[in-house]
Amino acid sequence: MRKYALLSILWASLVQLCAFQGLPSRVNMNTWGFGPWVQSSVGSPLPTPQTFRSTAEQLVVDPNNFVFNYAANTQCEVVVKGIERYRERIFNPARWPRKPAENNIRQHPKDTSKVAQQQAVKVLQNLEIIISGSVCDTQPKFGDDEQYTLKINWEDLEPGTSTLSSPTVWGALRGLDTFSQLVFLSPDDGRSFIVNTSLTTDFPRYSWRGVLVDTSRHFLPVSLLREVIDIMEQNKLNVFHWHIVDDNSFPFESEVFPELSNQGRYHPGRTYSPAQVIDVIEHARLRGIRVVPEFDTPGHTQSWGPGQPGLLTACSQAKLTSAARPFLPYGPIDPSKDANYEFLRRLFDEITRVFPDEFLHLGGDEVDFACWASNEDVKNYMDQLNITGDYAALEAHYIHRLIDIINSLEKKKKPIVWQEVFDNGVPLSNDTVVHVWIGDNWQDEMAKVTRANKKVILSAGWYLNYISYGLDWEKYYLQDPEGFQGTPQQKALVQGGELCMWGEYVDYTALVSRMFPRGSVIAERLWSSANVVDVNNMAARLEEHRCRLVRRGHDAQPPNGSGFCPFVVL
Ligand code: CP6
Repeated sequence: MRKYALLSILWASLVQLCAFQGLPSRVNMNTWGFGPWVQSSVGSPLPTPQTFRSTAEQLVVDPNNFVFNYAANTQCEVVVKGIERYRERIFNPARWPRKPAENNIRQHPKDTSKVAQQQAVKVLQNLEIIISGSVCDTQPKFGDDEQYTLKINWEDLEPGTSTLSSPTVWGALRGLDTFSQLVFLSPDDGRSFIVNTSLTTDFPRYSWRGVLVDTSRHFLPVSLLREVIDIMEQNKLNVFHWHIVDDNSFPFESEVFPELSNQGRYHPGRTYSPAQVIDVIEHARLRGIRVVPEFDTPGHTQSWGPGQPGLLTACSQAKLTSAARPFLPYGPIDPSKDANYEFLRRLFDEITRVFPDEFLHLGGDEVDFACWASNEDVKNYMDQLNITGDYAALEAHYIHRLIDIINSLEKKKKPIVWQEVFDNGVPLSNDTVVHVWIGDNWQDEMAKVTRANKKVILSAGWYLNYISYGLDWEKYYLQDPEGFQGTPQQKALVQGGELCMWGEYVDYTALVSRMFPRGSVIAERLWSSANVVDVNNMAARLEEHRCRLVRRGHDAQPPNGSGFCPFVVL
């Protein structure tokens, strides 16, 4: 008997050790579960705010009586609709079965139900939302002020009240998101919503916090794009980078060149109509998310070939030397033909009218030179330009002409280009953003680009399309976009980054789970202070964040190897 008693004491201490490992000390512990899994951390937001103080004091939030006070003279649409969304996300009656099924809750043997005892005492009655700026902003822009202050039952407030103040509607959305994460369903009774007394002052480290979605390799339905945007909002991500053309298919319906998608789509119906494109942009706008389209020329445009005869370089089979693509009939856009620049002018004139953002991604990556090298017209053109044999110079020439075209259009845009464009020496204005994507030595590339005084964003190292067995989010989390050799002036040119979901091996069946919650750690790297790097703390918050997304209806995958989501009835 004694042997067993000793064993059970040992076991109990091991359990304690595991369960309590890695929790931020200010967080009230969950009381379910004893397993070796990462204990999730309720009431501790992700991304981590710039400053966050909370006390042990807890208040109950009653869904039927809680009020969002937003009594501004002009009720900004962005805020009004944001309140509706977040009320649903917080209290979500359909998906939070507030009578937990027995097998979903495992009471801790030492549960003392402290929260239940406090219930009668303190109630949080409202959240008052205050926008200090004078006008209702309607269109999110690069560099918007997203700061906010969130006080819940904090010192100078009337007891039982809370305030969210921000200079802008965009900051108010970010603050609503934090508020929604601070309210949690009591692990003790599974019935009451609880919030701790707290003070949050917050703002993003970077203005550019993006997600690249590839709708060319596989078509993604608009409903999925909307869901990705919804989840982005819940991670404070704010740039939807829409990689819309590639070799494989062209789903964008151009009104000026309808044959591009008529001939370049996979199948009738696998396209985005003008109304659907507007719908995606509008869905993002209301969430403070910019849509930045990428029309990736000259190297990723095979799908335009059938709809625009003469556009692509005809490869001469006899002279093709590339072992990789020996029989390809066509290559990149033919840069030797003036007609092709006129085509680009008309197409981009349409694109710049459809997409309101001030930035436009021009691509410019991975140009295969073998086909250009096989074509007589291209060769003659290069002779004329005095760049015989220098294909990087030819690509630079093409992009230079494209940027001149963009600058001549009525709707002005700032270009974003993949790093090769910079590497090839294209003259770029200081407004241009260089997008670093090549994994080897991205640090050197960041140093080089910023030494040339160019703005830069990082995607190398953040390819969530890569999957492998085991825990991989730590490496995404610990990569810092300023982790390169450079002066403070150079570091100041880093605008942020984007996680990428290249679409070759993913479509609507798996995209959400592949992107989240792993993408959430990158969201924190881009929002939170650079010194927020505690992986144990992240593990606990990520576990909770994942379950929060699941409870809100999104199929986010488990990040930590084991565990379960409380209050989710299967
Ligand atoms: N598609 C396009 C891709 C990639 C790029 N451009 C890519 C390839 C390899 C890696 C990451 C991205 N799939 N159009 C490069 C920007 Cl590792």
